[in-house]
Amino acid sequence: ASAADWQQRSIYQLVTDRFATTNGSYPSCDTEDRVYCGGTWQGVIRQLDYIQNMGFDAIWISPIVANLEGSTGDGESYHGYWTVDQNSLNSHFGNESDLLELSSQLHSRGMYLMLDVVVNHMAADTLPPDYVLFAPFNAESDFHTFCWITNYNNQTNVEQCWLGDDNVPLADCDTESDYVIDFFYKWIGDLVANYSADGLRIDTVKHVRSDFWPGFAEAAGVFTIGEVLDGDVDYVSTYTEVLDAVLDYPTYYQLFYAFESTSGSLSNLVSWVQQSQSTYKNGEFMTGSFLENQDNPRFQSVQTDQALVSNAISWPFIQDGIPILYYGQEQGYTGSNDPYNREALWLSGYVEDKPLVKLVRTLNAARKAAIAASSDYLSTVLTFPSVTSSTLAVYKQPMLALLTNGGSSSTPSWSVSSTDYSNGEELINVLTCDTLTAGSNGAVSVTGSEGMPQILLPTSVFNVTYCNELL
Ligand code: ABC
Ligand code: CA
Repeated sequence: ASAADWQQRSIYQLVTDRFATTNGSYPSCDTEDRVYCGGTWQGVIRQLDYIQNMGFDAIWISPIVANLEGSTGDGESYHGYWTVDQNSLNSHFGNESDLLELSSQLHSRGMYLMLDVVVNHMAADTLPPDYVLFAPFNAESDFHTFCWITNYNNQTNVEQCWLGDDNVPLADCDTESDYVIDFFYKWIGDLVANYSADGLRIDTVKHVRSDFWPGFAEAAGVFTIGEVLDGDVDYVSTYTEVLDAVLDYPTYYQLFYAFESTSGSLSNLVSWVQQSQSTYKNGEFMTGSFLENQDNPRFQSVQTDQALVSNAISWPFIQDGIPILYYGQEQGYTGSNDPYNREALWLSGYVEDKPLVKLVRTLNAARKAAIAASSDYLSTVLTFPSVTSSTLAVYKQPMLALLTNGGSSSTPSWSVSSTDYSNGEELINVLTCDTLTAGSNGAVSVTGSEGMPQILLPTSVFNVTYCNELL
């Protein structure tokens, strides 16, 4: 699928080992142990209804290839990022036919499959690595000369030295070598074709020279979104030239800071978004927007006020890019840094009758309704018609989202003096199904309650009956 196809989608990111088991059992899983807990591709198939019922139409799963076996000082390779054999599958997650079945089951539901791929490195449990254990790169000469990354301000150091640590050094592939380049370009085309993948999440993008990526993306032939783990807009911006999209890390940090406390800065969030809109190749449209992922503390590990949580969760669904929700967020998981943010989802029982699960379902439905109602929605740039120290209006016709970081003991109010709504047009807050009316010039003035956000759409786009069904 193309970038334009993905722009309409909403992605559920899951850690394969932690999402669901083949037989539906609920084995114990202590994140601190850093061991395989038993999640599989068959397990994902078993729980596709759960994902689809929330309105997601794409999933991003953990890397699929064979990883380092056994225990290391950093635990086991349950996350899938420690490749040892590019040409085999990770048998902990299932076999070839299981993965093919997952792909076809997704497609028969009209959903997309996003694979996570790592080309920057391969993983060892000794230093120096025993290179013969790797496939196909089984010689020291296929890798950059060993050095740890020590200086993130030196791009050569970032690209050619190694990630990892003494327990698990990540041998840095020589992505300047023709042999390595040719292998990876062919490999990615085959991988996409074999599993009918619709898109790729590419790991460690800033650790490989930029001009490696266009050829790789072309060989893949599907949508590519890169992980450039950096909070700096100008730095991340350069990678928007070489891949379809980037994970929106700069905005992620500002989103987190804005809502993690009642003194967070909403104007910084606005300013980072505006910088990205004007700096990235396709503005913010070709970004993946997220509040949580496998590398960062969950939001509720620092803030559990449900009003702040609801505001923060809403953001990815109302901005210019592609929403991504990290599994477990909808169940209110509170894990902090890696490895604590990789809880087994089965321990939640996949309960759907929960406030955050319903919130996510409504947010997906609201975004879909806005896209369906306006052919310009996906090319209209978000604006911020009102910003105060504790309230923020985020507007993109036909959606007006009113956010606040005042917290659950606050009574927020928003006043937007003009929009494209017509005078007297009836609007609905999709989170409560309460209605209100736009004034002259489409003005909207509203008082909220208990610090909750309001997501407004015309009732002609999202009617009261539909709203009540989702509640
Ligand atoms: C394991 C243990 C950890 C232990 C670690 C040393 O080893 O589990 O407890 O602390 C995989 C596994 C991890 C595992 C690692 C290493 O491998 O999932 O559990 O950690 O063995 C990607 C994936 C990630 C994956 C890998 C490796 C890469 O998303 O899940 O990890 O394939 C760097 C990379 C980034 C990478 C991330 C983990 O490390 O760039 O691609 N993620 C700065 C740097 C970043 C750096 C980040 C974290 O620190 O600039 O490049 O990310 O080390 C902002 C700044 C940023 C700054 C952040 C922290 O603050 O703007 O620049 O990031 O304000
Ligand atoms: Ca590298």
